[in-house]
Amino acid sequence: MRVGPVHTQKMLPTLALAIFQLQSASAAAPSFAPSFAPILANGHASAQVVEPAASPTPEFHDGRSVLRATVRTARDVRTVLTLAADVLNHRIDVGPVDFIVDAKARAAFAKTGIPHEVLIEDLGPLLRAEFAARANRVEFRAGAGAGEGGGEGGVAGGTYFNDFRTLAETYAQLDAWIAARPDLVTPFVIGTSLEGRPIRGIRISKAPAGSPGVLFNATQHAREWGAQTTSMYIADQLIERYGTDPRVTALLDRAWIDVIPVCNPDGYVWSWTVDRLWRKNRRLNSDGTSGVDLNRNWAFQWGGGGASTVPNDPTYRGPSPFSEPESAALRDYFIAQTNLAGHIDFHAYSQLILSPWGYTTELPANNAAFIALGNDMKDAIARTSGLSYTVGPIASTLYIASGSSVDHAWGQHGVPSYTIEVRDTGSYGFVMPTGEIVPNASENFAAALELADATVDGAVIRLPGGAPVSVEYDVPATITAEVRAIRGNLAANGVVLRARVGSSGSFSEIPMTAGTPGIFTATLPTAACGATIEWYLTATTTVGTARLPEASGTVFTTELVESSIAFEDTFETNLGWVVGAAGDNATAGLWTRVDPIGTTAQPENDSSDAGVLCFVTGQGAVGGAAGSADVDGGTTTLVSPALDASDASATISYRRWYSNNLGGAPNADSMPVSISSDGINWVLLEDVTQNAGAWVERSFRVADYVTPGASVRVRFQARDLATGSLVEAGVDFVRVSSSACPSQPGDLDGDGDVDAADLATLLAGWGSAGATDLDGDGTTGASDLAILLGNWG
Ligand code: 0X9
Ligand code: ZN
Repeated sequence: MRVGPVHTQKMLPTLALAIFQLQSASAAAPSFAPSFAPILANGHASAQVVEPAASPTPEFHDGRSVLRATVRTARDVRTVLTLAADVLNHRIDVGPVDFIVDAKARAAFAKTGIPHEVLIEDLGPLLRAEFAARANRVEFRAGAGAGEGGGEGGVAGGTYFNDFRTLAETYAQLDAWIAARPDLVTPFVIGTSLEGRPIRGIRISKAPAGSPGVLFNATQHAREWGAQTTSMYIADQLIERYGTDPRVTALLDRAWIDVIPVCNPDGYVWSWTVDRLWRKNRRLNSDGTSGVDLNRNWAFQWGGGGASTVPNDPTYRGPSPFSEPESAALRDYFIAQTNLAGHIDFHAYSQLILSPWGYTTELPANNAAFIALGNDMKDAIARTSGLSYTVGPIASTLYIASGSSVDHAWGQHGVPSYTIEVRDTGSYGFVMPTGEIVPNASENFAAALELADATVDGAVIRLPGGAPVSVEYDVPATITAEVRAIRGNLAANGVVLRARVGSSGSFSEIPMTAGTPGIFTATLPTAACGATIEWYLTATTTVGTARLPEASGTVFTTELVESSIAFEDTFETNLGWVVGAAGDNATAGLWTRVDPIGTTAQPENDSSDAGVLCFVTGQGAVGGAAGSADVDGGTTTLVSPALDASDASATISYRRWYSNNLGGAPNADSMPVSISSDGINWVLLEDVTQNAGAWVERSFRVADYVTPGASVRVRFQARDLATGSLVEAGVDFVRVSSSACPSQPGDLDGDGDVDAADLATLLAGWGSAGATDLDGDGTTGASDLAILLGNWG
């Protein structure tokens, strides 16, 4: 905060204390030995929390406002940075940025002509209310299985995650886990804060000594409470699920997971007791102001761009690398953990998954692997909650920031490392409603598992198109996977599809072929109509073997079917699609059924179905600019006619085009696609993001989302919500199909009877797998002939 005199005065009561603690901290023996035996003598870390001697007057930021500006140029960005007391959200390159100003800076900003709105007129009343709401809270009594019962709380009990927790409550919860599960949970302390508070963590593991492991830490920035609850929830769920959830069990049997929920305990306590919006640690700086930004204080590329030299600034880098005991404690942790395989540093807010580098817009050599794993985490989040997080390297997604944890982890130690900025995107910001704690944490728990599995085994495996639920039984189906080493290297021929017909017997190994770098393909075996293929993928690296699905023993199942098409729409005539729905507010680029005129954002041709027409969001002009016919101002909705999807096996498929990577705020929007059985209640099928410039076909089994029925509808919502993003979408070739196999096993040509033609087909397939392998035992032989003859006629 930039308000000099007022602030300096407020610092005074703690001055003597801070100096005292500075001395005692440097005199005390470090509690963290390089060999990493940081467990307190009695094996239990008793939280000795030093509370400030005098309670300082709370800071409510009275008279300060929160503005949301639309920055358009680097000059606008500089103006915001100069006038802002504190920047609150991200993407400050271009597009919207939220920041705090005092009255004087607000007046100065108004004169700049930069478009903006006032989000909060006066922070004072809001922060006073927030403070008052917490004043009467009853201290949470930690307990493992403490009897609160049920709910989402796992072993922390049913109510732990109903609210944010103080440092003391958080540490008490660690103690409860340690006491309840000494076989699984081990405490450690990585160091001591300036004011003498232990920086505690727990290790959750059943793995043998020498196994690799992963670190999840949070709250380098004091006010980011939603990050803190995320890290605690990850610990909670790992402990709770060990022994029942096969994926978690397998993970903890081969790796350790460390969780350090509060890396900045002094700042965290300050954010609870004095200033809810406090970010830095509680260093008393040489000029009398307070705080060093711990996430600008790491040594790797310390002192570069995006870190301030001004002590009062929110991003003050400190006088020297690792000048702060809190960041130095993490440095020592990274030095000691020679088997550290992966890392997430949780922050808030903006819903971003950020990879190195932060100090430069240049990309790390393995950027493709970072993005692949980032997309994997993003997909896991979307599957959990439907929310869309944005993936990218820090400096080009967010802003340049040097001296941060992620760069140090990767640059200094070669540990794949991410910053995840959790919910939300600015409605509540740092003051997350308590009802969001569990939804936010559980989506990030899903992301954490993706990171852990991939980094422990060395590779990320993704199926960009998903695993097909069914394929035509007589056409070999291609499986396309993205596989990249995130640690170590992929072994030669190391990517393998393992498949079997039916649910018993051994899996045959089908090596996957490398095509475009990182993309591997193989075909599933064929078998009789109605058979089920079970399959999974493995990728062997120099550090382990990754698997998809992750939990050993689990498989994808793909049914071999003969589809019958109940509905097919190539959009050459209008079969009853409706443009527009209640709440639509797009001012341009509404859905229209045309032969598209392409731009760099919009397709020139419909998908490769019959005819030339499809739905797109606004018809372009020949030679038109990319942004001339895109969606503007809000949402435009396209709803299908009632589709007969009453068959239990009904599948709906469509081809969609989506482009949002151009314009002033690339990738800021998304297109939800939803399904409904009554036209009233909608369920998300997918939230399309970043599929720039291609027709992509997706198919979904209706029964997985809504009850199959005669009036199922599908809905596409193209929208331009983020200022300056350029959104174009298209829809084509919508089909509803259901599966039907010939009722007579042996009716290989599906003509309704079993006759000489079928016999000839079977004999031609003698000895091989495929459609003639009627019993699915992997070969066509006497048993299949017997089935065919048994159905003769
Ligand atoms: O600025 C930060 O430190 C992080 N954002 S926050 O709003 N939580 O303060 C982003 C850190 C991203 N990591 C790097 N810049 N390396
Ligand atoms: Zn942060």
